Amino acid sequence: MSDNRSVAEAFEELADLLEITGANAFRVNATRKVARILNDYQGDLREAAEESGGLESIEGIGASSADRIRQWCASGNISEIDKLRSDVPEGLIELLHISGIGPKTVRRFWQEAGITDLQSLKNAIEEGTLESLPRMGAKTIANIAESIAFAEQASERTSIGIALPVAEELAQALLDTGHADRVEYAGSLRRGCETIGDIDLLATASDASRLVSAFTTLPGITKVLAAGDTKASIRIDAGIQVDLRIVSASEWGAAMLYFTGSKEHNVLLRQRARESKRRLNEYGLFPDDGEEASPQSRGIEPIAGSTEESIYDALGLSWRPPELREARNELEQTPTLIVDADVRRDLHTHTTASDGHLSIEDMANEAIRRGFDALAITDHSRSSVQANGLDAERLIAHVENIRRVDASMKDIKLLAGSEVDIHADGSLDYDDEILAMLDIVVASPHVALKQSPKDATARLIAAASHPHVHIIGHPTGRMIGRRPGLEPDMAAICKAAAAHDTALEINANPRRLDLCDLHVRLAVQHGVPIAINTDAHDASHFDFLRYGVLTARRGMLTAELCINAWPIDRLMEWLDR
Ligand code: DGT
Ligand code: CA
Ligand code: CA
Ligand code: ZN
Repeated sequence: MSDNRSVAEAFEELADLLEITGANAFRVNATRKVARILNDYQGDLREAAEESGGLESIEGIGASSADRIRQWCASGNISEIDKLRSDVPEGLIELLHISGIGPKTVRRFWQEAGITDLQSLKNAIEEGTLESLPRMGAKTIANIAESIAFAEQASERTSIGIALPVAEELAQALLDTGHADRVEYAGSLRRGCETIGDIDLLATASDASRLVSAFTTLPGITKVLAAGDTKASIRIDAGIQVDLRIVSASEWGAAMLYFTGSKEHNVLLRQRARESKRRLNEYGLFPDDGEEASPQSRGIEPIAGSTEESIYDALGLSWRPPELREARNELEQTPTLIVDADVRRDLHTHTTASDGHLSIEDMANEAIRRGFDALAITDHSRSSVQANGLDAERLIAHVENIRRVDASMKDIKLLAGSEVDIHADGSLDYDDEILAMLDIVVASPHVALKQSPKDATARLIAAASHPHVHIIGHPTGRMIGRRPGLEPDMAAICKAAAAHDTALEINANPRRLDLCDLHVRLAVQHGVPIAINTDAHDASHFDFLRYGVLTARRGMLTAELCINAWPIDRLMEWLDR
């Protein structure tokens, strides 16, 4: 399946390049259409490419597209792309990653203002040359400048969606060398932060220097930044810095505590230790004899240190989950936080009916494989044209399909739903009669994400108060590091949601994590029901769940307030009200 995706991406790139180089609109659109068809194609493209006429028999694939696909299958390349790439300055392509800049705009920058990369775009904005272009308003330019600034300040940190799998692989790779007894990640990653500055690994090893050499010679390293007796830093090809520290087993808990942080949580714990005449550092919890020099250097035995629990315990505290260690109020209060296993279902997913990659059946089977008891199919509504949103007629047919598939599957309950657009004014994209026939309605903002906080608040309150809406999906519409999204008065939204018993979603896609942790906290304080959904467009996207749960835990969510964790009967009653 992933081959299909890669070919589709190649056709997307081809369409971008054609558009940037000024090919006619018909060709550009036709190429994009092929990309979409390939993306949605359920069969094996490689197999189809080997059969004579196999590709041509796919609806919408003509002879020239078939040739390009065969070329890709044979060589991993499409020669036309290589040729176009050499016609276009390299730095131009990367402008496409900036929110609000499409290939048409990139072409104009290039042709009309001589812009070839990010730096020359920034210069042109600063010098005012962009403003002299026809049909280029001050507002558009200001928006572009804002997007660049936003992307730049965010780009130094890495998404947890990238860092967490990388850290797990590295930890496993170190264990596989046979030179480590124990390896775990600490730092902001262990606290479940949405972005991380660097990965902090902690290890125990009988021979620390052998582990350091193994670490600094792992495959995929681009630079060894430092290598000492018990610690080392590397940069890996994902561009992430990784610090490794090797500690003794008797210090493990103290080191984990220290390097998990946050710094501010550590300060609170050290204060607490001092209040009872003790000293806490990365080597252990020691009696404080008033001497300046570190206790471990003077051979003083620690009171605790081998486990985190023993240290918290000696401080008169129960163990605190890393996600809460942010010096918010974790020393006063620790509820039993939700865990991955509490989540029994996903209530926001897409199929090929809109912009998803799998059929209803395939999504249902994947959900069964993951042990879910129910799955809501919520494809896009008509206004989401770029996501192939369904008009009322297609939705009605889709609902029938979902119910038919549901009737044929006994291991899972399929809910027929929709992810309905919330218009800028708070109205919804389908009439009430249409919404009334659905099992579940997720209402989400997708456009007008730069409206004023006042308008955004009114918009989301209207949606949360709508009698047919069950869940507000990704309430702010932010994309981490790309766009800030809506900035509503979240307390006011929470009040409306609580009053109407409408759930707010934690969208678990690591690029979104929307609600963010602080918004979850606010919602929990208001007693708002919370949904944790992956917004899956493909089988692998169900893996996002863990990021949603980490964010939920940072927001102090308990299973009791999470509709995905309720017994199914309770959920069905709640949906039916
Ligand atoms: P990051 O990497 O920026 O996402 O955030 P962290 O929290 O992982 O920070 P990092 O990698 O600089 O350090 C890891 C942990 O080590 C940090 O959470 C707490 C601890 N730590 C580092 N430097 C200090 C310090 O100067 N004082 C204290 N108390 N703790 C520190
Ligand atoms: Ca770190
Ligand atoms: Ca670090
Ligand atoms: Zn969605």
